[in-house]
Amino acid sequence: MERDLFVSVLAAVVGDAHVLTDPGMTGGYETDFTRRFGGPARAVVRPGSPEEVAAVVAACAEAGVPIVPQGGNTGLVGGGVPRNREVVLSLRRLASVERVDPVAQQVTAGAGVTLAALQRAVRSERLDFGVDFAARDAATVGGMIATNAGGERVLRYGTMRACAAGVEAVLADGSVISQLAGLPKDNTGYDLTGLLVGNEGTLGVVTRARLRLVPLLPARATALVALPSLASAVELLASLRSLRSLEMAEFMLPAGLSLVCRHTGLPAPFAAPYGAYVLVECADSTSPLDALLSVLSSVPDALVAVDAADRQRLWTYREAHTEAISAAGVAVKLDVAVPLGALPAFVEDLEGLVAGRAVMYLFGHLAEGNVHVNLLAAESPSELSEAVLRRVAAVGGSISAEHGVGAAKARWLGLSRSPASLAAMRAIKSALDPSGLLNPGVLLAD
Ligand code: 2HG
Ligand code: ZN
Repeated sequence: MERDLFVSVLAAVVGDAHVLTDPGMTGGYETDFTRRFGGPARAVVRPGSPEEVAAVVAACAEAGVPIVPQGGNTGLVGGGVPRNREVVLSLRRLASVERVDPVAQQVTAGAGVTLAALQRAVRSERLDFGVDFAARDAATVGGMIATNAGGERVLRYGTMRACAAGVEAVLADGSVISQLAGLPKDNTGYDLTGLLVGNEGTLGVVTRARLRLVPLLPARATALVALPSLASAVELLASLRSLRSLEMAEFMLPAGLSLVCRHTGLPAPFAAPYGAYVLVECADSTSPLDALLSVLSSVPDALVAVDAADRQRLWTYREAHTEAISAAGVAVKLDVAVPLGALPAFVEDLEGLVAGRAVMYLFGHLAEGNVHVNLLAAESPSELSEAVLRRVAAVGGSISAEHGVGAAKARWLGLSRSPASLAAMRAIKSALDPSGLLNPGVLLAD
């Protein structure tokens, strides 16, 4: 089919205004936050309903045109941007949050609802959503489902897989799977919701999700804790786990913290630098402050906050890492997880490996052993990435903790998955998307 004719087929489904082909309009959809991934799109299509998504996917299937589904475009692994003139299917217009069900403590949200909008909607009903992270203003429910997003509160509420009660998705042929009843018990065969969470747009296009909510906890206490080393941070975590109110334990290292201070203008939090820092937050129905302070009684130093503005200031030391690194250059980002017991030695090993080959910033989610490896000015990014990921595999870790595999790490998936798992994954992919039209090159390398 000629390009113009195909574009007019898409326009007949979503309306002229929602098919973008002018480079001045498509640019923002064609590169991602990292500035490392992206390429030209054949067109950007912005459907306004799940039915329109199904019709667009059916039209692409009919014409044999590959599709890249895209949410808020906050991904860091090249999984939501075009590579080779695919149609970008932007789900951002699917932005409605349906009525909160206070009895089931669930809500159904469109794929294009941002995390911040979801939080606003459910918090007004005194409920909350368990997953939270710094990109909340732009990241969308559909992207969070597709990547099985994690973030800062996984230690208490789990990743998206634990927080998703069901999904609606359009499969590669345009058919729709809808599992939005949110039944806590449903043993009628394969867990298709579980399969679609983390599918990275390779098995289906998520249009809506039924989400599990949690009670909104009004009393919070936050501490930025200074420690001599990452090993002592892991030890502190063991004591923190005795707190039933523990919600967040994030680690930072001195280089990242100084970069954040330079970038944001925030003062250094402590008079002298320490070997490691942990940002801890507890939340409960009554103040968790005393319980938190009792666990922190013997740490070298800590800043503690209870009111929202002070807590936010402490969070910024952690949450501004991504933007501070991005302002310093184009970073190679490797989001990995290692067994907690191996974390301090792994980080030491990495420092040796990377010394002289790149400028490295490490931070992450302590309880999951989830390290965000950010490498600036790397001489040979691909070799260095592979060397880092091999060290991860050697300690029994995962080459992708929470950002997904994307296009960035597809060639290294075998470091974390056995040949038998890879074969099972490929069999699932070819059963559901036999022509390989959904997000080609992502997750499973060509
Ligand atoms: C975070 O935890 C995000 O802040 C981004 O996962 C991590 O920028 C990164 O490497
Ligand atoms: Zn993270």
